[in-house]
Amino acid sequence: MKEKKYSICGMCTSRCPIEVDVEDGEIKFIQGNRQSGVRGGLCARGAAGTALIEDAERPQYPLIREGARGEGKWRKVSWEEAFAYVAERLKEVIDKYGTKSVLWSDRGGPFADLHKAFVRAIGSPNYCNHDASCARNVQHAALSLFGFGRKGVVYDFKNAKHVVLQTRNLFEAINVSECVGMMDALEKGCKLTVIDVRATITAGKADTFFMIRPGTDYAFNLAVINEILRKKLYDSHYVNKYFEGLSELRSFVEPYTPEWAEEETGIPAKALRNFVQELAAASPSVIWHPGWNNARYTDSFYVSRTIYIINALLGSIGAKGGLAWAMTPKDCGKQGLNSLAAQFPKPEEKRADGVGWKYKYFDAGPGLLHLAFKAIETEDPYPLKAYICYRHDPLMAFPDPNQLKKILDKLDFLVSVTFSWSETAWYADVVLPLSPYLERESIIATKKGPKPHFIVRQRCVEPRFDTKADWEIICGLAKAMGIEKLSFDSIEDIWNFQLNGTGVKIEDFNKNGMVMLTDTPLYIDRENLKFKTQSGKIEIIAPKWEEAGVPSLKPYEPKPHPEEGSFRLTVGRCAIHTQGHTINNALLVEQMPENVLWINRDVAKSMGIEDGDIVEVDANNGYKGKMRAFVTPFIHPEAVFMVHGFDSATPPETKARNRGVADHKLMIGGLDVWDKAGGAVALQEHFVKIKKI
Ligand SMILES: Nc1nc2c(c(=O)[nH]1)N[C@H]1C(S)=C(S)[C@@H](COP(=O)(O)OP(=O)(O)OC[C@H]3O[C@@H](n4cnc5c(=O)[nH]c(N)nc54)[C@H](O)[C@@H]3O)O[C@H]1N2
Ligand SMILES: Nc1nc2c(c(=O)[nH]1)N[C@H]1C(S)=C(S)[C@@H](COP(=O)(O)OP(=O)(O)OC[C@H]3O[C@@H](n4cnc5c(=O)[nH]c(N)nc54)[C@H](O)[C@@H]3O)O[C@H]1N2
Ligand code: SF4
Ligand SMILES: [Mo]
Repeated sequence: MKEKKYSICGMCTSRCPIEVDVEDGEIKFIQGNRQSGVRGGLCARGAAGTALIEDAERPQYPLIREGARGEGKWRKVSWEEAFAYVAERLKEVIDKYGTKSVLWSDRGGPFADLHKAFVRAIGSPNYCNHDASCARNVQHAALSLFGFGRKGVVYDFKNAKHVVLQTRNLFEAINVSECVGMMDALEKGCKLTVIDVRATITAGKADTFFMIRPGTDYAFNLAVINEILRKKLYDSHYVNKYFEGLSELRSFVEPYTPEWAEEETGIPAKALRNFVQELAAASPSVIWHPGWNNARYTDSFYVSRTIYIINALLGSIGAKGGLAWAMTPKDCGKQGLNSLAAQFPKPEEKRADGVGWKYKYFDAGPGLLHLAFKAIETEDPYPLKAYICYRHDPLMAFPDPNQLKKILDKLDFLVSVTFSWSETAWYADVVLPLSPYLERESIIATKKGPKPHFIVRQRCVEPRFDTKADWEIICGLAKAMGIEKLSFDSIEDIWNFQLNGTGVKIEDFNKNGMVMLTDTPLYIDRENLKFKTQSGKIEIIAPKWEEAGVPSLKPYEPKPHPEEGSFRLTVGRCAIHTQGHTINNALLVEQMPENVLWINRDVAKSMGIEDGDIVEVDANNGYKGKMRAFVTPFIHPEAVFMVHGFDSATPPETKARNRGVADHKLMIGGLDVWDKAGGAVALQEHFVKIKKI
């Protein structure tokens, strides 16, 4: 029998809509959903989804640890036993230390409502997600200015006239609908400026490429603001209407001239001036992307903040072709989905990571996981003794796994819910294997933007092994723990709960997996913007930050140059892999079997390193990685670059073994190096030595 299934890709967190051809229970073809913004497009990883199902080197059934942590001695158990065991161990911890001693972390995103419901139901305030190692600085930058987070606006690429990508590699760090939108815009004559420490594929498509000295982006942005204000290139109507604190901004940026920035960044003042002219000419249809993974430096919060300020000066916040307002079901006159988490009261206890009380200016939602790790280590403000790690691999996603393992050793109980082996799963006490996305359904999600819609992930084929869907695992645990409100027996029951009162029925998703809440794109009236700050305006001086002694306008601190023979370690994505969990994918590892070390040609020459030579990368902590050098003029001489996610195979993963170098193992003591104003860890405040061998 031939069937068409509409679903959502799960090879990375972009979660593109897909359509899947299934014949007699087997997947024949996967493509992007042709009726959605991806227009049938899929990236290499999305196309390799079948290899994930075929990979037998993933956890196939629930496992309980028998030997020491990380030793790899497991007992295969039934789901019934696994649920009962986890419930019993959690209860033990709760009886001894209270409900707040349970920590949860996951990968955030549109399906997290079910997770939050579970954590609230147990009565713990300690729900965290991965974002302290990804976009928290961006989130807090948006909150500090607009009173809403980074998802309060969306990037309207397809209508943009000038896009600036700074620390953003849009065509390799992929979200397919963004790539489609950007390609459309380029065809219509949109200008693209890329600011990066190296020339990426994205830079190859740019009209202007600035190779910036690593870590000096804040200096560049301050000079851009200086130039916009001095030359009065801003949208004065918009600025007069919506800015609180323009004069403070003006006097603050006064010393930061383009000539001053040239010294720091290496980008000529004249080029900066030309660029600002061009940018202003395209306003308000300008997108200067505030960054995605901006967990890089101790001043990354200020980089994202200055980006938002520049967008606002050009009137692009809320503009068509700019950072358009994220419209919601309510803006379409429709009721949103019912929240599963809202069934339970918010726990009143203080969070262990200090967010919301010790750090009042941070967004309490998903907290800051590295500070929760600190709490595990110190038991301050109280002990955290059980940790459920859900679709998350902190031993790879946070710096310095040896430092983190010592912290995890203080836990009484560590559970990993995952569809592939990961360093964290291998270190856990219990592994609950999740069905890969093609073998499971998820709760319904809302997509905000010009065309708000509901979208659903459907099961395309039955699980090949004894694995379960998210909802089956959470509801199974809820049943074992006696949490009635989450003891759903079927996904339809959950979907009906979510849809109740919205006027949408499950059958409405059959047509193409989505339910649009408006036919025409909605843009907000720029004359009537309401920011969520106290004044309703864009607040340059952020009261919550100021009250905590964190300046809204922070003087620039020069970035040190690396010592002789030493390089700043810069990291990022490639188009072929997702973080660290696709190296064992047979199709993808064939496309890109290892990461290489980008190193500047002149520097390499002076060190006797030729393209393709094997070099040793040393952070002076005992971990010495060996990898191939990629010698190129297109990287700043102070930096070396490697793609994240390699050299972290667990013993079952034979295809991923001995592949390249692990960047996170080179970030020594990195859990303690973080941006005090933005909250995220600073992955790129680390230096390495390189040697030809
Ligand atoms: N193919 C693929 N796509 C993905 C992912 C994936 O794993 N694989 N992951 C998804 C996730 S979780 C995220 S967060 C996003 C990340 O999306 P991005 O943040 O766009 O991707 P990165 O490659 O991490 O970093 C972007 C660029 O920053 C540059 N850079 C490094 N240091 C500096 C600096 O000091 N200044 C400047 N100006 N540039 C610098 C790097 O050279 C890199 O090209 O991608 C998402 N999409
Ligand atoms: N050194 C260094 N550290 C980094 C980065 C870097 O570039 N360098 N990048 C940072 C960024 S931007 C991010 S977003 C984080 C990402 O960090 P993580 O969120 O930990 O990364 P992922 O690999 O996406 O997912 C983690 C694990 O979840 C499992 N998994 C994947 N998809 C699913 C799923 O759909 N369901 C379930 N249950 N499990 C799943 C896989 O087994 C995978 O090992 O890492 C950050 N840390
Ligand atoms: S960007 Fe690629 S891997 Fe990520 S969800 Fe979209 S198709 Fe899947
Ligand atoms: Mo990320």
